[in-house]
Amino acid sequence: MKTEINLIPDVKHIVQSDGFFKINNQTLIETAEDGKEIAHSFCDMLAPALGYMLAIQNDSTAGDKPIIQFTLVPSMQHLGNEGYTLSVTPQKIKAQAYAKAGLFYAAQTIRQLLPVEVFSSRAVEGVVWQVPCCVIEDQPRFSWRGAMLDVSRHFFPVEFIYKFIDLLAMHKMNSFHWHLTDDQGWRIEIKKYPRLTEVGAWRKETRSGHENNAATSTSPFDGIPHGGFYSQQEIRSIVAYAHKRYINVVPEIDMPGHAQAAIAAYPLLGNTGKTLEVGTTWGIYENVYNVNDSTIHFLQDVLDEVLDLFPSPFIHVGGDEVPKTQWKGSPEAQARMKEIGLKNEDELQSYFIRRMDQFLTSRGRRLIGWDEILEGGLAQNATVMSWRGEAGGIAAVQSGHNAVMAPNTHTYLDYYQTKEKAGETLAIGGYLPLEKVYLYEPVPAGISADKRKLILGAQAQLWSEYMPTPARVEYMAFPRLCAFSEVVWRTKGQCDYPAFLSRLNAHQYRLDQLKVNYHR
Ligand code: TNX
Repeated sequence: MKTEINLIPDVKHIVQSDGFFKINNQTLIETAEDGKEIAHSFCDMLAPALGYMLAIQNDSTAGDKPIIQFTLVPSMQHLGNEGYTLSVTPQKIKAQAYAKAGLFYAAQTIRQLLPVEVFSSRAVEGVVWQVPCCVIEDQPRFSWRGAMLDVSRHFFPVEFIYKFIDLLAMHKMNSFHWHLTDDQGWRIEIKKYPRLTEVGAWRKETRSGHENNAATSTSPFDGIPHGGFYSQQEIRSIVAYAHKRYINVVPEIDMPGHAQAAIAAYPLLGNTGKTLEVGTTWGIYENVYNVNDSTIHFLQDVLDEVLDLFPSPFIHVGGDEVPKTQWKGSPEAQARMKEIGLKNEDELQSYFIRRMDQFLTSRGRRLIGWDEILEGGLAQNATVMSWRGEAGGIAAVQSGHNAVMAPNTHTYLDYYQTKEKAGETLAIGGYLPLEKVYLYEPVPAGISADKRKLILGAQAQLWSEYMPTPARVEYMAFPRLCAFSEVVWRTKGQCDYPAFLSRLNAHQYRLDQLKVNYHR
């Protein structure tokens, strides 16, 4: 009888055969210089559970000892940077790829082919570390396989960010969108403007319960100060950690809306001159940045420090949910519109985003923003993240721009995961069951064939209004993120929900080993 293989995300092609490759403390890893990095991360990954480090060597002096080979193969370009092949026989595991990312994913697959205990953080006795014999060819469908984490509404300690990145890597996700600023907290240290974190990272309390049923609550605010931020040094370490796991970290500095924490720190950034406090309730605030040159330069100074910390080709500038009330009432904003010849406030927002687009482009980066950046005209080099359904993504690619699909209907992991809601702790609302996530198809119907490739991929969102702790984030993220990892990895049409559920059944034991507080 063959052991069951349960991979998540599932591989493109696999043929299983009889027998096993067994790993013990004599097993050697063989790799040339260019595969060393992956060989090391493979050893590091297995070491806690195995209780020993496998030895790595350059050449084939192994004799008849079993070996695991990691090899870069220039002729495998057809599998792309992230594809790989794996062949497992009782004598040898052979992982081959065109690029290191592919070898990294081969290593992740080997890990999932091992008994689930390999995900333990402590040495496990009495397990036979065996990998079932098979031949695999694998390759992702999309190049943007993302998850977004909102650390503004609730701050999460660095240890959790590391854990989250590990969980993404294990699911072969390659993009971590870090939502670092919002009305309720500014979470990134900016050396030039220390008040952003001295003031902007702390709020005096938080609304408990839903905005709209505050009436039923005897104490609508919890009275507990909340806050925190990531130092530049912590950010550098996190970015490096993610990089080693082939994850790009996309920072988001939200503008011109969702800006109250920054305006609380520097009132001159706002439209009213009033001193504000860092937001303590959820929803959309009217306090947005003004469009004076001094504010645009302030934010570009911020971005300069951001660019220094994040090598990401894409920089997210938000652009979502910007009420135009204050601009309508501001003589300065109105004068500005007249001066540049803009017809309305949508065009003013568009002007603001264009300034950021030019700035980022001049520094060799690419602007990405939520789909509201389409309103009033899309900036020249912008990429759209489509969250209010698919419309924004469709409009973007039809006009030749790139898009990342993040529709709230299928990717908002802050929505409830059961219909009854009964057993579930308070969430923001909505209903997004596991199956709906699993069945999501990121390329909208009706996009002409020549434009489909402009869809870079898709992303799952973890807005944290109702996720006060890491445990809560895990509960909302898993297992839906497991399903989502298949949405962005699998070949189009490779879709079988019952089969996924049965693989997930085994996969949950891996999450158990990793102490993930997933929804059962
Ligand atoms: C909308 S999605 C927002 C967020 C909220 C989220 C809650 C987006 C670009 N803006 O500010 O947290 O809904 O689901």
